Amino acid sequence: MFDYDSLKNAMADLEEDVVLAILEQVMADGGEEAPEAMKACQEGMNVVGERFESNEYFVSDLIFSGELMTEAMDIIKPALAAASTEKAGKMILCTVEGDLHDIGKNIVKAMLEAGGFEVVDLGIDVGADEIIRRMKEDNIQIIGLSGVLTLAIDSMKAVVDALEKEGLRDQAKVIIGGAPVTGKVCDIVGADAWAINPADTVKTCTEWAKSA
Ligand code: B12
Repeated sequence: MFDYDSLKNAMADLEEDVVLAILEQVMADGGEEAPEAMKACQEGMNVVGERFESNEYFVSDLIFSGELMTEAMDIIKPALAAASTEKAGKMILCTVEGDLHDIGKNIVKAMLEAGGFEVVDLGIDVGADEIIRRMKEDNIQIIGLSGVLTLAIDSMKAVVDALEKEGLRDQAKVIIGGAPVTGKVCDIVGADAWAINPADTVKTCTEWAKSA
């Protein structure tokens, strides 16, 4: 049993050696605690964000925290989702316009791929036009939008509005995620679903793909 608070605090304090050692141990123990370990890392990242807001940390610390989180997730990703041999479908995933954060998106992508999805990853800072162009080109019916900045909510809404304007809204299911996303935000954006947990994301998208 790993120590949840030690991992969260080590991530918050940007103690790379401690974070990586705890995660290596989680994997050596069979990886069953990987989802809890991811949660602890994410909570540590929230503390990093708070320290940045209170000027205790600088942009360089944010950058380092991003690198550390990516390194940390690379260790436990194999244990987070059981690889599926079944093909689930194809979907678009991206970070919305104005937002450059992609660590969460990349974790969700890895989970979706492990769940059998072919993910068309459009990257970061992606606007509605590009999403709709690829949706039409590849005949895609599921769109995943990621964003952690408050302004990402407006960008997500712009995507749903553009789908409506183009008469395509009933041809695509939209799932949104990222730190500011809640049920209320989902209603404001007009998305079909939202998730924080990558496992829930895979579950929802798989249900959609099956009923398409
Ligand atoms: C690391 C980090 C950075 C790194 C990002 C590196 C990278 N490659 O992504 C760098 C240094 C580049 C960065 C830059 C900036 N950042 Co920053 N950053 C963070 C930090 C500390 C962690 C984000 C993170 O990776 N979390 C870990 C991941 C795993 O969590 P997640 O993204 O939420 O993803 C999970 C779920 O949400 C979900 N999910 C994610 N995507 C999706 C998609 C779908 C479809 C679904 C269903 C689910 C889902 O699954 C994931 C796994 O569980 C946050 C603090 C925080 N609390 O989030 C600030 C934070 C987001 N940043 C902030 C700010 C202000 C900035 C800058 C403006 C700083 C500056 N002055 O330059 C710039 C903005 C650049 C831009 N235009 O985007 C603010 C945002 C404030 C706001 N409310 O808008 C925050 C909240 C910090 C703070 N408290 O002030 N940042």
